Amino acid sequence: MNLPFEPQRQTRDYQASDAAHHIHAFVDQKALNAEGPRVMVRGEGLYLWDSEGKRYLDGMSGLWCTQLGYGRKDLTAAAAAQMDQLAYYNMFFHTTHPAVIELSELLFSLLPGHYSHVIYTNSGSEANEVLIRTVRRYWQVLGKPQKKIMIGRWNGYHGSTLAASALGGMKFMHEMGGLIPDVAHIDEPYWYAQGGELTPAEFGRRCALQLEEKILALGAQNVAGFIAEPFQGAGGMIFPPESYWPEIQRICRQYDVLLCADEVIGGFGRTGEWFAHQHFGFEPDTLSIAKGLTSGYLPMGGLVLSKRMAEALVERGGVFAHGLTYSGHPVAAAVALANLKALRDEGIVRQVKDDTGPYLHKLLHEVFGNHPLIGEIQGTGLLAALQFVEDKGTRKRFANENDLAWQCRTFGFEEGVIIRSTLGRMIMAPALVASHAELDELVDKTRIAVDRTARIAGKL
Ligand code: PXG
Repeated sequence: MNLPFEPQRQTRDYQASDAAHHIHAFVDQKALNAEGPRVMVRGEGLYLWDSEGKRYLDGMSGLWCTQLGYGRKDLTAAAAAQMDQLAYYNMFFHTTHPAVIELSELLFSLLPGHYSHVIYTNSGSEANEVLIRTVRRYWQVLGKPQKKIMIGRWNGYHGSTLAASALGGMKFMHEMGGLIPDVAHIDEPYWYAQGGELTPAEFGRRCALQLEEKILALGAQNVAGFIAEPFQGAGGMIFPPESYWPEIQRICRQYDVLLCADEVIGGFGRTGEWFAHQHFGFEPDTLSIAKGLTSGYLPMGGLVLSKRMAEALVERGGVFAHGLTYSGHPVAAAVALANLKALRDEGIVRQVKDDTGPYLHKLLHEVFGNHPLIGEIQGTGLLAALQFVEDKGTRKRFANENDLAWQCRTFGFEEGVIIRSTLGRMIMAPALVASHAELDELVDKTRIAVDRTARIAGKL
């Protein structure tokens, strides 16, 4: 083995202990225990190594979060310095600290000017939990306490806690643990699967009009906000047709419903803009953020508020009975600050927009544009989805598309590349620092995995 580290224990030993004590995310634990999880032990740049010494190109930035890649010494140094100076203090006893102040200054220098305040959390799920209470509080302050209902979308993802999963539209999650009151859903704008004979533009408008119908059915006086990811991430990296967001924004404004963008995946440069709503050209009232805020080095999230909302809450709201022990944690804030500085000062977001993003998409179109298994290539910046299709003419998808995509993902691991599968779509979202050579490798290894899958599907 040629390992860039000394393995501490045998893989089998790690796996046995993991099986004895650990419940993993979104998996049949018994089956995983029998298989034994992969043990990741090191990361450097875009690469990961497992405990067997196998190297992987991480095409998913961990879970869409390691914007700067692994092993950045400036982030480690920022964390260590902050731990030495002030490892913890809270935001409760009329107190603050420099790390969080400087982080907020930098954050709002990167955001469009109509946002002014943020409530920090530890994760994206928490950001969306806080969203519900903050939006409801806002309407209370404005004298409209009956405006409580949040509308989300089927197949949207907003986190795994009770209220966040209720906002999301993963029915299998709702079935495990239940929903909360005052949440409703409309359809997702997934043209390739659901657009039928409509053009993408017609379908986008049709999906947006569902929001209007839902608001009217519930009564605009009862609806607090509409939450959506600018593009769906966990649901399959689905980009809405161009007609979608302008119409959604019109409807929210017309009925005085807050437009809440979940930027947990789309934020911090993924699309080549700082925030995904800028790519799609709309103006949300709130932004839920997490993941790329710290490049995943420490847990941190937040809810960003427009000036209009913040003004109501701050100037007229009195006490808002909300707070978390770790809101604005100094070490997480110091790491977020170092991360955002690096993204800005190294010109990484601009590079994604002008250079590496177009490079990735050119490569993908060259390699997969006429591939017999791929019906559509979606995405922008360092973000892409390959749609599996059985019949390109009719956009008929395979009945076993989930299994095929999972198989493709497994082939990817065998080839040494990590790509994600969701419902017949292969997703890639590499770190924003990816070089041309790394993008070449990502696409090349993905092509091998997709070709192997195409053979199973009888397409090659
Ligand atoms: N909103 C969005 C849009 C997300 O993608 C969350 C909220 C929740 O964030 P936390 O930090 O609480 O996990 C997410 C999380 C996947 C996958 O398989 C995506 C997420 C999490 C786990 C898996 O694509 N996104």
